[in-house]
Amino acid sequence: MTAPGPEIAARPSPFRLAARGAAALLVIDMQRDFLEPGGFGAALGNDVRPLQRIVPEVRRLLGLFRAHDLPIIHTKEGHRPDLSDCPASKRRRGAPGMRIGDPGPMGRILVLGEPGNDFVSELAPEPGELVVPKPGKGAFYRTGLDAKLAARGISQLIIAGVTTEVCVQTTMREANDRGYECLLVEDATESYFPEFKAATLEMVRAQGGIVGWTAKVEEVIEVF
Ligand code: C5J
Repeated sequence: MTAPGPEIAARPSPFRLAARGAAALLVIDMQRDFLEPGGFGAALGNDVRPLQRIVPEVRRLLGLFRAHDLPIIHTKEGHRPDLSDCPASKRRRGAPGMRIGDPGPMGRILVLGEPGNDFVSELAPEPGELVVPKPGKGAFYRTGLDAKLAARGISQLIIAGVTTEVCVQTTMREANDRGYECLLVEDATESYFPEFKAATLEMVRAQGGIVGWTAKVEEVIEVF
């Protein structure tokens, strides 16, 4: 059996890395649709600029995992062009003409394959990294992600991405219920609402880490 790895100085307690390769970096939805003007996030009335601030931090994590040849997964929220995987209740969000599937400056909003649905260029996946398109907020909903992680022997997730209280938190809760140990990287996740980000960080690590752990990028980097 391979020996467990070192401990990240996380909150509410140290996070011990399992055997080499068992911890994957899971980057949630770092897409133009959420980070750039003209995408889904902006169509819902959000100022997208705060999300752009974490791009360098997510890049540092990608660089770390790539340098050590460790598993990386990128999720991408989007719908099929015929919207058959988009519930009517979701499609009704936002102003008419600026809803999922409507044309925007970066192509059809939140539709797979459109320019706006792609990853921001700085964080584009590299060959060998797993890309998981997802129709919902949680990365485990209708994606087969659980089986893909199991096939790779992954039991821990180091999580980054957007938005903290929507797709990131939903995914973290789904993962926690499925037995994965999850660490959310505080300065590599962001929300359109600073108070929602702060509350999410508090609630995941409350009660002895009821949903998981949190740590800063630097604290993750220093144990590798
Ligand atoms: C949202 C996401 N906020 N990736 N998606 O609709 O958090």
